[in-house]
Formats: sequence, C-alpha cells, structure tokens
Amino acid sequence: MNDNAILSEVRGHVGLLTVNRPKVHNALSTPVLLELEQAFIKLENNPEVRVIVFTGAGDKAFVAGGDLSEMVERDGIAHYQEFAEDIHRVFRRFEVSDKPTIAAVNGYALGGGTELLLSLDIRLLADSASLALPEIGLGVFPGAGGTQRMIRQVPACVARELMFTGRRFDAEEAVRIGLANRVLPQADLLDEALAMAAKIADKSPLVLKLMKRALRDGADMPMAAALAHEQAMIGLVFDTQDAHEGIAAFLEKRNPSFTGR
Ligand code: CO8
Repeated sequence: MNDNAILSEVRGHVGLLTVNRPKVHNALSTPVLLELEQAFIKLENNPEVRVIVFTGAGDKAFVAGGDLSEMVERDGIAHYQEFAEDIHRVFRRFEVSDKPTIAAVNGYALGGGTELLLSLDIRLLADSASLALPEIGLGVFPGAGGTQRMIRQVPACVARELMFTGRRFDAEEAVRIGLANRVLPQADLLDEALAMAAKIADKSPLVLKLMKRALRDGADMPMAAALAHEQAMIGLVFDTQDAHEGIAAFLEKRNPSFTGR
C-alpha cells in the first residue's frame, strides 16, 4: 500500500488532486484508483469546491497507465473484470460529475493515463507531455473507456490509427487532433491550470452544473431531443438568483458575485 498516494488539497474554490507515485510514474494500482475515487468524492461533496484539477507528482508523468506489476499478478478473468469494473466506474464518475474538471498533464499520460484525461473536461498539456494508448503492444486493448471515448473525441480514422499502432504522440499533436486544449511550458502548467480553474470557479456553480448536465445528457440524444432538453433547462437557469445577479451586475457595470442559488 502507498502512503499518500493521492494528495488532495483545496485552494479557494479549486480542488487539486495529485497522483503521487512518482517512482512508478504515477501508475494506477487498484488501491490508488480507489483512493483517487474517494478523494474525488470528497471534493465533489465539498460545497466550497467548484472546479477540480488533476495532475501527477514530479516532472515526468501525469499517469503512466494501469499498474502493470499488479496486472501481471492477477489471476483469472474475474480479477480483470473486477479491475475493469472499478476503473470504468471511477472514470465515468469523473466524466459525469456536476463539477468541471481540468487535467494538468505534466509528462507521460500512457494507457490509463490517456484514458483518464479522456474522461476529464479540459486538458492542458505540458510541452513535455507524451500520450498514447499503447495497450495493443501489451497484448491487451484500451479497456478503461479508451476505445469508446477516443473514437467519440477525435476523427475516427485518427482514433483507429492511434489504437491500432499504440504509438506515442506529443502535446502539439494532441491539440492538433482535438484531444487537448493547449500546450504550456512545463514550469507554467500547474499555475495556468489553477488560474483557469479559479476563473471558472468565479462563474455560477449552478449554471455550470446545469450546463454540464445539458452537455452530458444531450450527447446521447438525437439533435431534436437534445435541443428540447436544452430549451427545458433555460427556464431553470433564468429563474435563479445567479441569473438575476449576473444580469444586474452587467447593467450596473460591476463584477458579479455568484452564490450558486
Ligand atoms: N505500471 C507499473 N510500473 C510502471 C509503469 C506502469 N504502468 N510505468 C512505469 N513503471 C515503473 C517501471 O517498471 C520502473 O520500475 P523500477 O524502477 O522498479 O524498474 C519505474 O516505473 C520507472 O520506469 P522506467 O525505468 O521504465 O522509466 P523510463 O523513464 O525509462 O520510461 C515510461 C518511462 C515510458 C513511462 C515507461 O516506464 C513505460 O513505458 N511504462 C509503461 C507505460 C504503459 O505501457 N502504460 C500502459 C499500461 S496498460 C493500461 O494502462 C491499461 C489500463 C486499463 C485496462 C483496463 C482493463 C482491465
């Protein structure tokens, strides 16, 4: 077991989760994955926290994937299924969270590391970042949501090439194919991620929650139903104190102060 394998802190309205196993490039073993899940749930349940940032400890890796030493010790299909269940549940929880999430990718994001960032909302990459779905080379496939999220987030031919070859790609390429938002110097990455998180945290948490639900639910609906869903939410949004505050602040030429009500 790893002591402090997940570091969790709250800075203002921003929660910061750090995978802290630098000796193994922050690989996710089952206990570490479960610790990450619990730390995330705590931040989700903390009303002070409005945005959650993920990063890796050290300057080499975000997350170098599932823990291969643990995988080799697994015995029988039931164990793999158990791990698959855990990692799917945890990454899905991140994906459907009402709170916006940001990946600050500070190095290797391989296998489960790339799959982790695929389940987060915004991805900022250090210029040192190196991504891949290398599972094909290990005789397995990206089974932590990778096949399904990748194909939905980048053009299908690109997703297929990256999964079939397992090749690494750098931060510039990740941005070019639409998998990440921007590339930053490694030294600035965390500060920039926290600054972006703080800017988002200044907005109405209630509207962010409704917006995330509209995006999430609408993605699985036909366009007409998705638009109807959005339209139904408009009434909810305008009938909030935050909407009154935001519009009043604009008219009074001052900064709004949102409370999430
Ligand atoms: N798991 C366990 N240990 C790891 C991992 C990992 N994923 N990655 C690195 N390590 C360990 C190394 O074994 C090494 O340990 P030791 O010091 O005891 O020898 C230590 O970290 C340092 O690593 P290296 O010496 O290899 O460091 P380098 O700087 O030379 O290389 C790399 C860094 C490129 C990150 C290299 O370590 C590497 O290629 N790692 C493996 C990356 C990989 O293949 N990841 C995908 C794993 S599979 C996966 O994620 C699937 C998850 C979902 C499956 C769900 C279905 C059940």
